[in-house]
Amino acid sequence: MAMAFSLSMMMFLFSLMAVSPLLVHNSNAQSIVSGLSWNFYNYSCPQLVPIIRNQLRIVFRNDPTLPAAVLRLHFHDCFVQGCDGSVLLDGSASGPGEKNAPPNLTLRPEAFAAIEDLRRRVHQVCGQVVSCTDIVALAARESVFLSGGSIYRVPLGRRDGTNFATIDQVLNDLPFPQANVSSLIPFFLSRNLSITDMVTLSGAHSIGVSNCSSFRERLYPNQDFSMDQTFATTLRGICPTNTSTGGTNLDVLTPRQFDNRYFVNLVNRRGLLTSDQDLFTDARTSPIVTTYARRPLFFLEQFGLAMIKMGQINVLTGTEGEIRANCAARNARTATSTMLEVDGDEQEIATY
Ligand code: HEM
Ligand SMILES: *[C@@H]1O[C@H](CO)[C@@H](O)[C@H](O)[C@H]1NC(C)=O
Ligand SMILES: *[C@@H]1O[C@H](CO)[C@@H](O)[C@H](O)[C@H]1NC(C)=O
Ligand SMILES: *[C@@H]1O[C@H](CO)[C@@H](O)[C@H](O)[C@H]1NC(C)=O
Ligand SMILES: *[C@@H]1O[C@H](CO)[C@@H](O)[C@H](O)[C@H]1NC(C)=O
Ligand SMILES: *[C@@H]1O[C@H](CO)[C@@H](O)[C@H](O)[C@H]1NC(C)=O
Ligand SMILES: CC(=O)N[C@H]1CO[C@H](CO)[C@@H](O)[C@@H]1O
Repeated sequence: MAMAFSLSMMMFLFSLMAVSPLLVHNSNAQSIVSGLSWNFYNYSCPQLVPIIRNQLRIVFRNDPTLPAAVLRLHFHDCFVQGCDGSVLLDGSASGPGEKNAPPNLTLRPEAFAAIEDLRRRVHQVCGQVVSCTDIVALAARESVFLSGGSIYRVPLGRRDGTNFATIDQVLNDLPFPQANVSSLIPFFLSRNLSITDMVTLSGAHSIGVSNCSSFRERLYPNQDFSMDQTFATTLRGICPTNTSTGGTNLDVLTPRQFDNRYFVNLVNRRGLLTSDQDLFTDARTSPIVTTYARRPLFFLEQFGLAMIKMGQINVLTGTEGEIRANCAARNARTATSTMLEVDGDEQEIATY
């Protein structure tokens, strides 16, 4: 009893400490898709946010590179079939899961482990009421916040999908690092994200790392003309050949701090990926890059708003999907749930 009290007291104190200098308010309520809400777990799991934040503080202290990996997981989840947690599914007899598709080869196992650990803690306290995809969305927000970014609000109530994306679908749905702005735009517009959102969200590359294989075309056989010479020399040291296996930080200035320096790099022609640097090269996006390079707080605020949008792509709500008992596997018998005709109305009888 005393234990439980001091624990909830501690969580309360943590939630007070969470008051950030930059709180993103989204007064535009109509931007939430129906079925999601700001208070979805108010009654069913009031401890949700403190559980996730407290645990991630500990996890990130042990591995300061992990916030980036968790943030990227949310991006991949939302861009492939919508934010439905399908990125978390392991391959099964029915075919390989998204985790086995090539673009996911560089998603980090530690990020998946951190999400499943959070799910276990949350379900332990609240029961099986919170979806894995909501946990990913909240963990991504904490990754941004705990790395120095803004604390935007996360609409909740997403349900977990029961379908794997095919490898082809994953390949088609994720933009590739060699893409220029013209090639990138359709990936965003088709998800109701604007060109400005695209630039804003690319600011996620303010934290994290990339393997040489994602930018080697910029060095070999010919150096990308848009790259700063000193930066190119440094990168050749890190990736001495076009088959080098190493990697480096996406933001050369402040690699683990979530800030606007990514955009400062772009202005200085020190963006790592083609998809980064072309945002400054292309006249449609360069004014946005320049604005963010000059206005750090404006970027942090806009990033929060863009994440609220990205987090709502094709979500499952209400009775769609399920609440997974294990983030890596769909629930045992949902796939065989029966459709019954009752008084002419179709009703789904969940069999779990
Ligand atoms: C604009 C299109 C985008 C492209 C082409 C792209 C591509 C990439 C690539 C190639 C990497 C490095 C992977 C590797 O080689 O290990 C990476 C890392 C990363 N991406 Fe993106 N990305 C894009 C947008 C986004 C968005 C919208 C977010 C989140 C909102 C995001 C978050 C991240 C993070 C945090 C990392 C670092 C991961 C880590 O350190 O483990 N990216 N991205
Ligand atoms: C949910 O909790 C928040 C924070 O305690 C509070 O501001 C909000 O009014 C609550 N919403 C509902 C529907 O109870
Ligand atoms: C952008 O990339 C596409 C596909 O690789 C290419 O066809 C196009 O010419 C490129 N556009 C510019 C402006 O470089
Ligand atoms: C984009 O918006 C349109 C119109 O509101 C909507 O019908 C469509 O489902 C949305 N697409 C996505 C991927 O959210
Ligand atoms: C690396 O460069 C060599 C020689 O230019 C080329 O034959 C090879 O295909 C390249 N490999 C990769 C992975 O780009
Ligand atoms: C990718 O880069 C990371 C960090 O730079 C490194 O630890 C990892 O071994 C690299 N993976 C491959 C396949 O090169
Ligand atoms: C084929 C392959 O290596 N798939 C990996 C994709 O990413 C997950 C998580 O990092 C790994 O567990 C898979 O082995």
